[in-house]
This record gives sequence, C-alpha cells and structure tokens, in this order.
Amino acid sequence: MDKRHFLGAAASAAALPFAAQAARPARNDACGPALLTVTGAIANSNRGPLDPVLDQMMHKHGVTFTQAWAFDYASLMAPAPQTIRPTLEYDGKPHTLRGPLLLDVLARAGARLNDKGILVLRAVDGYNVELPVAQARARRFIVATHIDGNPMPLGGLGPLWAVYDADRVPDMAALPLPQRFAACPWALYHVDVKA
Ligand SMILES: Nc1nc2c(c(=O)[nH]1)N[C@H]1C(S)=C(S)[C@@H](COP(=O)(O)O)O[C@H]1N2
Ligand SMILES: [Mo]
Repeated sequence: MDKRHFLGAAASAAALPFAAQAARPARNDACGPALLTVTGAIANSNRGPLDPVLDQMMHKHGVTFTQAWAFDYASLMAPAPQTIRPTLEYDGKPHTLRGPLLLDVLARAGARLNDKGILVLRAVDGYNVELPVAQARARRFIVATHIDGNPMPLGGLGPLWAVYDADRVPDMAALPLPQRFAACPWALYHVDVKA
C-alpha cells in the first residue's frame, strides 16, 4: 500500500459514523491487543480457535487450539504483582523485575495446574521451553512486565518475560549466570498448558 492509499484508508476509517464502528463485533472484552494467549488444558475461553489466516505468527510456530484465553496488558495486571531481584546474565547485576505470578495468570484462564503438568512457554522469535508446573510453582515464576520500574519494550526483553529469582533458588544460584535463565523466554506471547 502506498502512502497516499494508506492516508486515504485512515481518513475514511476515521470518518466512519460511530454507529458503524460500534456495530463491528467485538472479539472479546479486551481493551488492547492480546499480549499473551493461553491454550491447552484451560476451562475458560474468550476467543475462538486458531485462525490460520489471521493468527499468522502462531500458525507459523505450529500452534493449534480450539479455545484460548487472551490477555491484554491490563488483564495481565489483575493478579497481585510480585517483585524479584535476580542478577541477570546480560550485565551480571541485580535488576528489579515486577509482574504477576505465572500460575496466577494461568489460573485466570481456568488452567488445570497439577504438579505433573507441563507448560510450553513460547516467545515471538520461536524460542520455546517446556517448564514443569511444579517448577513454575517452586521457583515462583512471574510474567514480568516491568524492569527497574519501567515497562519492558518489545525489542528488549518484553513486553512479557517469564522469569524467576534465580539468586533465591539455591540449585540455580550455584550455576554460572549463563546457565540460569534458559527456561525464561523473553518476548513471551503464548503458553500451552499440558495437564
Ligand atoms: N525469546 C527468547 N528467550 C530466550 C532465548 C532466546 O533465544 N529467545 N534464549 C534462552 C537461553 S538458552 C538463555 S541461556 C537465556 C539467554 O539467552 P539470550 O542471550 O539469547 O537472551 O535466555 C533464554 N530466553
Ligand atoms: Mo542458553
């Protein structure tokens, strides 16, 4: 699309009468785009099945589902935020990370979180990891939204980073820094719950 067409399209969208805009069916009650989609063993659903046309990135990553719970930024902020301060491998310094517990987020989707379950955490670059539910619980994984008081950008470690306080988990604190965060996808956007 060239710039002239783009501007034309934007102008005509802006000119749509309010009634026409309001008549557009809402996909869910979210106010912003979905940042995290949870699928698999969940009881709640606020969107339809994977759409192989419009859900391009998930489609390319081989994700399939019939029902899902999509979180926008505000809905992710609903569970009580936690603060952790692990030493990060990138600069060897402690940083303050804040966000809800991963399992609290998944509970909102009605996830079945038994201790034999597995969570597949997937990031926008395709990186994915199988995290046992028991480990997510024991290590108190959070879905970090903020680092050192600032929201984490896409292009950095955000907007969501599944991470834990490695300094406070003796087994992990004993490892060299580059071995502590392999189970921590930055730019997390999808979690598949395997009960
Ligand atoms: N999205 C994403 N998260 C990731 C990775 C990655 O490649 N992509 N690498 C993992 C691994 S194997 C490690 S050791 C740490 C640090 O890797 P990085 O230097 O690629 O961030 O992040 C983890 N999280
Ligand atoms: Mo790694």
